[in-house]
Amino acid sequence: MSELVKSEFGSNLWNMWFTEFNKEGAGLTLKVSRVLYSAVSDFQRIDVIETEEFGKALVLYGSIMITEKDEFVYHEMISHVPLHVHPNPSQVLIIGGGDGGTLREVLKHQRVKNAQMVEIDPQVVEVCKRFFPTTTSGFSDPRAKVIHDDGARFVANTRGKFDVVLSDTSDPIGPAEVLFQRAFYQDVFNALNDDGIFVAQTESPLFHSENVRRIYKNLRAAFPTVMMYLGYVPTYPGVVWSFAFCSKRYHPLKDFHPEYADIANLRYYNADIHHGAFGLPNYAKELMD
Ligand code: SPD
Repeated sequence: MSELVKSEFGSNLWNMWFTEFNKEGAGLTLKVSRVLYSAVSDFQRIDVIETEEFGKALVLYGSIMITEKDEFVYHEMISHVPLHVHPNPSQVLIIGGGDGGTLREVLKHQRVKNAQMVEIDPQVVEVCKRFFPTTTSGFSDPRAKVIHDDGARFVANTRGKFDVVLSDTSDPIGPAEVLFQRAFYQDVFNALNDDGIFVAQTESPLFHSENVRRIYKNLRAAFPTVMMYLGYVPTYPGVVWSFAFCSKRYHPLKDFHPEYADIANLRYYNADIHHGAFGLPNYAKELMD
């Protein structure tokens, strides 16, 4: 749920605020300088707002997906953790990720030879190309391929085998709900090579605890190794955001290779963060019991 509150403040000044309600009685409110885009695509409502503190924000169905100021945290964490574990992540598949931020990070690794991104909503990609040139820079890389299809259908039908699959979805409502189900996770398992790694965004362990519990149960039904790790995204509900590291063979800490970090200019991820991200508070550990 979201609400754009527009109220007259003085004679010529407008005071506009955007609130994303995380739960009844809690939310995040940002001051808005301009509404840049609003439309309803075949799949969802899409808004781009310019906020005073976080820069431009992409809002889908009333929920903030990215802001210019803090998107790097989420995109570095979903990408660089698995790409510093897999020894040869030549073939990468991204499910969702229409804003391009995950693709941008994946392509920073020269060991990645092909990165396919399957985004259901072409309008999200077009809007992001228009308003978020910093997240969409990877679309022009010759190693990148964008496919507009349902991610669950694509994975169920693909004949390709991938080294790393990243599930960069929106929240488990609407078109993305199926991407948190057991059948999808099993299809991802089947689409991975024998030493493949799957990382999924898995919501807020504090605000979405029942969803998180269900998601990890579903993941554990498909993968032998499932470990939660955390990153801190100020504009996501509860700030603390979880990711699942799922693997057929590699352990995220024992098989961590800091020397793969042949990439510069990361603003969040480093070797200390890699280790520390797997240290969980008790309330998060309990969700996986
Ligand atoms: N409630 C926000 C959840 C957003 C998770 N996905 C963001 C996609 C960014 N590429």
